[in-house]
Amino acid sequence: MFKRYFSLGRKILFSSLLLGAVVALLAGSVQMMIFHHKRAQQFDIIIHDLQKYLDNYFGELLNTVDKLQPLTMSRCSDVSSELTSRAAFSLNVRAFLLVENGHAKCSSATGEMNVPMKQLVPQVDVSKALDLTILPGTPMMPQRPAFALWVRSPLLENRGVFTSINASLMPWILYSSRQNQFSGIALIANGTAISTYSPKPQPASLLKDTPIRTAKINGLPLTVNVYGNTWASENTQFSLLMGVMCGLLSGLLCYYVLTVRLRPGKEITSAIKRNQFYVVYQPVVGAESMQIRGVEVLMRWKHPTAGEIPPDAFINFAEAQQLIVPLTRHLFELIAKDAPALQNLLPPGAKLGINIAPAHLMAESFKQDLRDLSSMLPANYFQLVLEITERDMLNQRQAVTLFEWLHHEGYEIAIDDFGTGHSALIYLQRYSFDYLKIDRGFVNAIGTETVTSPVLDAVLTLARKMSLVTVAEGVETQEQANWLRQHGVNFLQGYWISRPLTLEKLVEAHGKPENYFTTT
Ligand code: G
Ligand code: G
Ligand code: MN
Repeated sequence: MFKRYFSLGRKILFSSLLLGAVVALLAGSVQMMIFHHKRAQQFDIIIHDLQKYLDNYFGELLNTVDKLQPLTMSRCSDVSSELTSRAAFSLNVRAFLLVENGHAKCSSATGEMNVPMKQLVPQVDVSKALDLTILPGTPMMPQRPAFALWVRSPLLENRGVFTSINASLMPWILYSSRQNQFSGIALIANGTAISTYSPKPQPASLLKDTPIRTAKINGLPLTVNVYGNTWASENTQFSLLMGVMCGLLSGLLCYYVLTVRLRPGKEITSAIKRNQFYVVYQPVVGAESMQIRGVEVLMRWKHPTAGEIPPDAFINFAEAQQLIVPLTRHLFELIAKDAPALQNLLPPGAKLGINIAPAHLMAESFKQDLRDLSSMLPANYFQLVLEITERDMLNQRQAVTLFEWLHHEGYEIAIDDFGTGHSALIYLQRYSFDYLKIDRGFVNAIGTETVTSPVLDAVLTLARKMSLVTVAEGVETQEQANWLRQHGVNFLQGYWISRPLTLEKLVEAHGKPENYFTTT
């Protein structure tokens, strides 16, 4: 029993740890997945917003440039004021240049001019219909990077509009400052990149890691890249913490539920509260008269799911759990409740045999518990007989004084299951018993193994010499009863006389002539 109890404890601990670990893993990874999904969504939104912003911006700019194309056919002096005002109203535009035959002829900033484009912006190829590149600076703002956009006139191949645009990342930096989910942005045109990683344009190949999202801008060789980590360390930390917390909580909960709710020890306590224990009474009759002289009280447990649990199992368990004292006290209460009814059935002086567990016998509360029982029973009616097994008497000195006390208080003592333990004969000499209950193993043997039962014979002779009153347990046949009678056994108990009965059944059986035991 003890072994089972401890291995159960270990099992509970193991299950709780396992559950805790599994829940921790599950909760942690679910949290991670949620974060990951959220992040992916945020990146999608960011790149989508950026693309929309840039599409709009460059779309408008291309629109303006288209409107400027006809001006390339006019003289600079005629159109320079319009050029200037267009530049002023175009966000971020530094200058518009009207180009003819590869020469810049008119500038929104400086008016009339005649400078070859190759000299002004060698990076731009005016033979293309459209070209976009990133410059480290323009003649007027050499330190400020700019986009250089060339759009050839759709009508006249030798003319076109060139524009330089502030490429400072201000709008995107502002944008990014609101979003701490990503670490950088880069705009790439013609293999040159301008990014939040460097104040100057640099070759796109120098950008360190691969972008987490990328998008192309409508109608232009321009790409926008967003950089960031799929995993944020604070998210990982949070997920870990979450996992650990959930795991700890569920592990503890599991441990609590398993220990407090499911441990059989607790079951005994709760079974007491829920009234699942009840008692049955097995009549003990005088061997000659066959009249009832007393009953042995036997406890039963009707478990709601496990059904009837035999006392051998739960008594041992209650002992191992240190619950035998409350259990026996409960038994005493049950007996006390039945006492008035028993009084009607049994003659005065009838014996109530109560099994006492060794652990209870040695408990401090034992004497007081017995006194409590006596005080709950009708005064001077029943004779209480404490049924004690041989193994209870290992502590000799304590047992001797206890037995003296019991006798002094008017209790009788029966040695139960006599013959099943060892050194039984020594005990007979050492202690003063009132009854000797012969184990049903001996009674069973009557008439089966040998015609005479030498051991039982010897025990009975000894008992007679020591003037001990004998009770035979487990009498199942007439033959056994006859043999026991002939050998001077005083009382009989067993299925042949009556099975253990509930109080109701005992009342029912009372007084019926076909029953062997009657009170009259
Ligand atoms: O008939 P039954 O199966 O009840 O008996 C099985 C064993 O349980 C017997 O050895 C009997 O002594 C023991 N037993 C039955 N009821 C009690 C009880 O109330 N207290 C103790 N300590 N043992 C009991
Ligand atoms: O306390 P003790 O160990 O004596 O408990 C008596 C036990 O013997 C109980 O379990 C009871 O149900 C059982 N019992 C009583 N009479 C008989 C009987 O005639 N035959 C058998 N096999 N068991 C019996
Ligand atoms: Mn008994």
